[in-house]
Order: sequence, then C-alpha cells, then structure tokens
Amino acid sequence: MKEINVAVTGGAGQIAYSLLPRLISGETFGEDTKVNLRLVEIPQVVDKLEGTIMELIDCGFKQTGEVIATSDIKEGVKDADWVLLVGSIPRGIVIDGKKIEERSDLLKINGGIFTAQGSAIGELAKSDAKILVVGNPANTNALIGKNQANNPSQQWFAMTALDANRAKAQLAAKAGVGIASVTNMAIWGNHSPTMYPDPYNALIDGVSAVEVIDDTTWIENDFLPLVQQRGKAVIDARGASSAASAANAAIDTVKAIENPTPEDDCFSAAIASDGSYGVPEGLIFGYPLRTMKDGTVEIVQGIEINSFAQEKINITTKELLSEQEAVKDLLG
Ligand code: NAX
Repeated sequence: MKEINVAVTGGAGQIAYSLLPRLISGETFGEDTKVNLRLVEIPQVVDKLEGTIMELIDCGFKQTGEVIATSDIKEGVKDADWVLLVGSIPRGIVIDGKKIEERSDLLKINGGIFTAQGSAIGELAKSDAKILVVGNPANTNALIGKNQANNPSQQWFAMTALDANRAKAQLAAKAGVGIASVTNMAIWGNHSPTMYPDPYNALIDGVSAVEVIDDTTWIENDFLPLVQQRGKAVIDARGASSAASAANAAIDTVKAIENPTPEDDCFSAAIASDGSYGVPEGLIFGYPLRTMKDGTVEIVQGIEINSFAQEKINITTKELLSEQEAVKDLLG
C-alpha cells in the first residue's frame, strides 16, 4: 500500500468528527493508500482526542495507518502530504473578558493562529504538500498561512466547495432535476456573504442554468441570498453550524485536487490569484478550477463575465482587499 501523512487541526471540533473517518476509509485517498493521521488541537482540548482516536480505530478501516494527537503544530505537520486547517476561533467567543464580535478582531485572532501554522507548514511539511483552509475567515487565513509558509512549491486552498454544493442543490431543486445534472458551478471570491455563486456559467444538462430556469428575478433576487446566507439558515434551524456538509465539502475538495477534473466540468476552491479576471495578484480568491492530468491545478480561463457578475466580483474583491489590509502586519 502507498502511505500518506495527513494533518488536521481542530481535530476535536464538529467538522472534524464527520471528516476524520472519511479521510481514513479509502474513500478520499483511494483503497490502496494507507493514511497516517495527525490530529492537532489546542492544549486544553488535546486529551479529548484520545476518545476520537479510539473511535477511528474501532471503525476498522484497512487504510488506517498511525493516528496520533498533538498540541504541537510542528509535530502535526512534519512530513505532511496534506494539511487540513479546520481549527479556528469562532465569532462570539469571550477572550480576556471581551466578546469577539467584530470581523476585524476575528481576523486578527485567527491570523495569529495561522502565522504559526503557516511557518510550521512551510518549514516542515513536504515540498509538494497541499493545504486546505476550512477555518474562517478561510480566504484570509489562507493568505496569512501561505505568506508565512513562503514555500512556493506547496499549494494553498481555501474552501468554497460547500457554497458550490449549496448552489448546485438550489439550482437543481428549482429546475426540478437531479443534482448530477448541474455542472460548472463556480463560486467567485470570498467564502463570506459577498461570494458570487455564478448561475450564468453553471450548466444544467449542458445548458446555462439561467436559461433553463428562465426566471431572472428568482436568480438575481432569491438564488444568490439563498446560497450566501445558507450557513446562517443552518445555524438558525439546527442551533449549530454546518458540520456534516462542511466535512463533505472538504472531502469533495481533496478528491477534486487529487484527481483530474472531468473534461466538461470544473470545481470550486479559492487559490492565490495570478491576476486572472482582473483580481489583484496574491489574493486568495474563489475561482472555477480544473485539476490537469499531471496534477497541476489551473484557473479556468475565458469564462464570460457579464455586468451583473462583474459587479458582484468587484464587491467580493473589495471585501478581500479590506481583510488583507486588516491583517497586513501578519503577512510577513
Ligand atoms: P468547532 O468550534 O466545533 O471546532 C473547532 C476546533 O478547533 C475546536 O475543537 C478548537 O479547540 C480547535 N482549535 C482552535 N484553535 C486551534 C488551533 N490553534 N490549533 C488547533 N485546533 C484549534 O468548529 P467547527 O464547526 O468544526 O468549524 C471549524 C471552522 O470551520 C470554523 O472556523 C467555521 O467557521 C469554519 N467553517 C468553514 C466553512 C467553509 O466553507 N470554509 C463552512 C463550515 C464552517 O462554518
């Protein structure tokens, strides 16, 4: 069997609970790959991971390799092929008597975490390591981590696949088709309510979703907020944030990066902009992507951006630039 090393931060959190079994079951990295798992948590929580490890062992997957728990990020990411940065500090937490509500405070606190994690990854993870940031604010955390890692052969991504899956589900329901009919679902920009889920370039059985649905008012006034606010709707209904669907989206992203993308499709994740579509270079920006046969990941070029889309892309770019400005001291 092949063997790979996978590190996951936030190992005792909600998302990790759904994510971890699927990382070591053969589903994500293949039946013939043994997965060594390093679970990283903060010192106050790391002991809880012993229970998680017992459960993972009790799943009895033949692809499960060595599983360890640590509060030392360096131990966690050493020789890692994949790093899933799920752990972060949620909005609303009280730190030193202050409730963290402002996005700028959240950016700085989480930014502090991602500086240390980024430099450990740059120094110790494999030179071809792939890193997926799930913890929010995901794009800007990835920006900080990537800058601190300063290791150009490693590839950083921030997760927008949950948004893409949500968007596909809404389009499929509206069109009365199965979700497999919806392809080419791009999420442009930030994983935040300013994201732009692109209905014009999404296809339903090969035809533009906007054409098939034939209801521009629904597309522009209902579809966008439905997708943009879906995370909040789940919290309101469930009393807790999306965990199973977020874990599923992380698995989808890893698989999409590990395997060539089907000829007639793309997948969604945020990566460092190379200036494509006028987005400032370096911003971690949600794009439609394709994994090529040689394993490289490319931004899909030549997509038509109409004036509606351009306006939305400008809004999400502006937000990402303001986040970048708020953390500029952490960018190394
Ligand atoms: P939980 O609060 O259940 O778990 C987070 C875990 O991270 C906790 O166990 C905590 O101790 C740990 N942690 C905090 N700082 C850490 C550090 N420095 N090193 C290692 N571990 C650390 O949150 P959960 O529901 O699992 O969500 C995790 C993150 O995913 C949150 O930031 C959340 O906002 C984000 N999400 C991102 C999504 C996306 O599409 N990109 C969607 C789902 C989710 O909202």
